[in-house]
Amino acid sequence: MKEELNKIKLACVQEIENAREVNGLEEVRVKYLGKKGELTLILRNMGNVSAEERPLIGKMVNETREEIEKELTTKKAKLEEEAILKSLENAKKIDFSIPAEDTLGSLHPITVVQREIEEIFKSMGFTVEEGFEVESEYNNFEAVNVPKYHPARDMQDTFWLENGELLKTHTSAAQNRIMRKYNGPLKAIFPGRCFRNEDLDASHENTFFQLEGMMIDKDISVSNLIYFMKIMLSEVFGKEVNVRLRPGYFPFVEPGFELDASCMYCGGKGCKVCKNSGWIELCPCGLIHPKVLEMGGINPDEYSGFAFGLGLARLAMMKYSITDIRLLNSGDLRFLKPIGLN
Ligand code: FA5
Repeated sequence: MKEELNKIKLACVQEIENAREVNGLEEVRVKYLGKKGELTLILRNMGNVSAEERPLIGKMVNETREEIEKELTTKKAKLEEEAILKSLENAKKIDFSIPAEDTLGSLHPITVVQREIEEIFKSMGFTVEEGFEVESEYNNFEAVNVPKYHPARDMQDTFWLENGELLKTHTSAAQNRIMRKYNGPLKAIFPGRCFRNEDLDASHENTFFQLEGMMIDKDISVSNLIYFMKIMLSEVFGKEVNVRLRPGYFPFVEPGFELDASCMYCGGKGCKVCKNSGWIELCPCGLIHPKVLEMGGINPDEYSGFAFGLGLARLAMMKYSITDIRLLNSGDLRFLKPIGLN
């Protein structure tokens, strides 16, 4: 029996040595150690062995099995290492410096418009400030004169967090922090992502970008607001754009307005886009409410200021003639080609 076991072991070790792949090793394992394997069959036939010999032969079979398993494990590790080295060797042959064709991509249309507006305002002495996406209730609402239970809160269906904070519903949430940073005259814009629990349609998303602007100094009036908005729009659209103000209500501005831009498609004559009115509604704005200035640590008797809150998606849609806001977050790149960004 000892001889027979030795023969099996030698044959098996030879086959293990010859194996060139992990799959081949598995075949060897099955052939010798599997349910119908040569070694297993010997154990099965132990019934024919005398009672005295049985423990001894059982021990020999188990030892042989252990030795074969050890050989298999060692060879498997060796083959796996060789496979890794081979794949690394092949990887060296890939030339990563070859330029990719047609796959370079582009900036997102919102990013393009945002950067353009940032450059325009920076050239007029504005700073670009950072805002947070998670904000306190105070900054988002109270500091902009929207106390608890104020009906204006209903206009912005809010995503609340369990700790009482929220996902900012508008970029105005950064006003208080920026006022406290400068403690006086300032010219700042602050773009950022906003969140509202909206019913989605072609012009409403639950996640969208706004760009807010604020200027505070002595004797700031509505004329300053009109001047900067006109310059910004004319630069973005590459032609003179006129603006007009209609009354609008926001608790953080007094007086408050809706700013319309003269239709950049028909120049104000009236077309399908502006519904024949010659004007396109662009963004809310106004003179900063004295209470908001006060909460920002700025004396409203000494200073005044304007603020506006531009929907960046709306501007990008106008600039690139995009008809559905949902395309902007869709990840479907097909809409980029017709607008020359792909
Ligand atoms: C505000 O958010 C005010 N904080 C703006 C403001 C700032 C007023 C400073 C006065 C002074 P409103 O909710 O209207 O206002 O949003 C401003 C712009 O953001 C809208 O004109 C629109 O272009 C964009 N916007 C608002 N909600 C959505 C939405 N769900 N999806 C896409 N764009 C939106």
